[in-house]
Amino acid sequence: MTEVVHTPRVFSGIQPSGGLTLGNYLGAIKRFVTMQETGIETIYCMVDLHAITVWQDPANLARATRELCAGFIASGIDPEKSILFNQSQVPEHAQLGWIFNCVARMGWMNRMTQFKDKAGKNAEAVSVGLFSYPTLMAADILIYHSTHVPVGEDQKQHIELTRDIATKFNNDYGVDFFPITEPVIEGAATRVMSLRDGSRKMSKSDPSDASRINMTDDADTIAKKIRKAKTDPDALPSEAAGLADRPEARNLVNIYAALADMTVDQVLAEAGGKQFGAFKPMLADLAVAKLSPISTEMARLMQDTAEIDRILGRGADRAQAIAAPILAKTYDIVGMVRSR
Ligand code: AQP
Repeated sequence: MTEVVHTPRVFSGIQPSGGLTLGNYLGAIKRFVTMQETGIETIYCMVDLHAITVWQDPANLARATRELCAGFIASGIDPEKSILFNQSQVPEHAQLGWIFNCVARMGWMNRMTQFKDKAGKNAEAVSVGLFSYPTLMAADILIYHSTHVPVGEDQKQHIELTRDIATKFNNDYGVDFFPITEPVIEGAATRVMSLRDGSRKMSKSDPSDASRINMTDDADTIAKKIRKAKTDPDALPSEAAGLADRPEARNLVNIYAALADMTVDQVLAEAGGKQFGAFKPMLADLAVAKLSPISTEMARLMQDTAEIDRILGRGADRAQAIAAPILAKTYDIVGMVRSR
């Protein structure tokens, strides 16, 4: 079998399951913008089919999808340079997702920690979709033969599953068709934690609004949430090693570093020795300076939802032009008769 060399292509997605958080921005969107500027083809998706794995009010889902699109653009994603669209407008994702449901093994799926976290003690009552979510995610990535996926730390296991699915498909059918995708998890904020609990990740769906910074929060709200963020009584250390057993302190320093495009050591070279009473206002000022222009632009873009829909539709056309031939070839490999 000759080894196929796949052209580099970047794919990533975000669920419109609520408003964007600082975690989504630093762990994902900000890095999507950097990748867009590398010249590699970039495909970014609002994964609405994933969002409905837990209940979504239909009107809220539609609004959150458009607002997420506005968030991408306001953060610097250019819909001409990148392909920007919502997942449900490209049915090839779900079609390949079904094939992958038949490739992935129950044993692999049973090991997915995100399902266990999200289902909790309620596993009997959650949707089948929540369980099979990672096979659809593998399809989102592989329907474009994507080679690189920028994500936060929490998605690492799902990318490993994507690699396992690609490998098994290629082996089962004796082909070298799907690439073995690389996760791209880098920067100071690959796992932004809750402001209320340094052991939990910041999440859109956390019941406590004080646990997260929303991209639409105003300056006063951002400053108040940072002021109230849980910390410890010690001063900041002057080196990163001094944060090892201080999850809340580490989180705030990581956020500062990611927002300022600095390393943690650079931040601590400046802020080491400061108490949180002095560091928190610095962080709040920085967060407001970086986030307010984005939220202002999001609000402006949301005044013209017809334009947002046009961008999503055009992005979906471009995405489908790549996805349709890959799905057709997959069907041929699997033995599905295509007679029209
Ligand atoms: N706290 C985080 N720190 C760093 N990166 C994060 N991401 C999410 N939270 C953090 C990254 O954002 C991208 C999109 O995530 P998603 O919307 O698809 O789902 P998620 O990871 O489940 O994010 P949420 O905010 O926690 O959503 P809900 O509450 O609906 O489950 C991914 O690249 C993710 O790594």
